[in-house]
Amino acid sequence: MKLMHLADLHFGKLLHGLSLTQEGDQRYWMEQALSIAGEERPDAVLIAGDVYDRSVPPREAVQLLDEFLSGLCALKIPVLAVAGNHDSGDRLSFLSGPLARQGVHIAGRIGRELQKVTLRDAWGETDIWLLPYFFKAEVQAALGLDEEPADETEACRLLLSAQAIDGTRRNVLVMHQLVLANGAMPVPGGSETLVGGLGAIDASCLDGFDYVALGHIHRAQSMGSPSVRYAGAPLYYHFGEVPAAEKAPRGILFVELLEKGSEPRFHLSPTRPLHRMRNLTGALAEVEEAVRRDRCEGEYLHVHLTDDTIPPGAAERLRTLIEAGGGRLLLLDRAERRFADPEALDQLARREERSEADYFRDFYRTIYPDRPLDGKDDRLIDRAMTLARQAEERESGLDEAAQALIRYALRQEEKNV
Ligand SMILES: [Mn+2]
Repeated sequence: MKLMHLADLHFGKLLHGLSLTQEGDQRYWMEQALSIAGEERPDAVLIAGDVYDRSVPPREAVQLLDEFLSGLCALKIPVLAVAGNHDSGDRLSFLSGPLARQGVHIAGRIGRELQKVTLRDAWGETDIWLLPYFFKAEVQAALGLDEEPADETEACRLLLSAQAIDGTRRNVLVMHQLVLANGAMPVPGGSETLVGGLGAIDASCLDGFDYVALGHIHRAQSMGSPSVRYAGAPLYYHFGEVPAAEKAPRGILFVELLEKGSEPRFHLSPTRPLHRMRNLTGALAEVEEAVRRDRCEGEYLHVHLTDDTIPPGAAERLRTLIEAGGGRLLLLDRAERRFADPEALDQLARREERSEADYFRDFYRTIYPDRPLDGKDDRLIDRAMTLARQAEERESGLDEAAQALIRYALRQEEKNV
């Protein structure tokens, strides 16, 4: 059984305001993935969550997924996908019934019975279990438990033990959770949305599976055992994720399961990024020199300046120089001299004065540059912040606060204020 293990596609991702979908980076990867799938002929493609970058993905991200799934359907390769924490499970699984008949299986939310897809090869049948991203409260609801499970590990154990898993067959689990191996956290790439170790699951509750296809952590790695593995994201979503020197090529992970009880085999089919990402650190003159020397054709650049003072107009000059070399300057920052420079201290203080609502407004403007916020939105944001703070103080679920907010928004909509 040959499986193509993907995760964290994040279609619609913005990199410092630049859409990796609109710029063609994700399409370039998608086209390579389709041609690799055509050459490798896997028995299935697994997508372990974070298909989209956000719950309401932009149009071009939906189109890209449409093309990807259509391409895999044309190759007659089944697709098995679960929702990640960035996806809206309900939206992702729209039309999942009819799609399943075309060989595209999408699990958006957990239920008492997890979706299972059985595939057959020369070694017999393999059951592939689809476990979308979950919170322990959802497991309580799905299983009808009197009490909420103590933690996500317990919730996962209960949910899996409620499934009719036949241990004499090969079993594969596709999931999108934070998994710990012997108590150790995975090494994050840097662009994940993690809240400390919140919601972590101990790998011991995954023992019965022949392979666990994980998503959530953007750096490819195995967790305690070779057969519990994060595929890693197909692209870098953050300059902090870019290694100083590319040691191993990025690529698509293939897993081969032979007879029950044998170790899986792995190989990587390399992919190329449309734009290379590079971090440049140094004084302005050094950076300018490096850009002239190496060129930067087709690169996305992050420049970190170490100068004490930067002459006015330097940023624009640098940007022009980089663009003349065929690159794009996506991020320019400088070493903060917190203690030496009264102006920097001032800026820092101003930043701390900003409220969560201000950060939210910035975020909103990044996502919807053409949709200005109005007074009604402002009231809604303030309401959301108040409810979130109350939920924190009471330690009652944010879910409840979210429900209250939705009721409030609907009332406002009715009154049309
Ligand atoms: Mn992710």
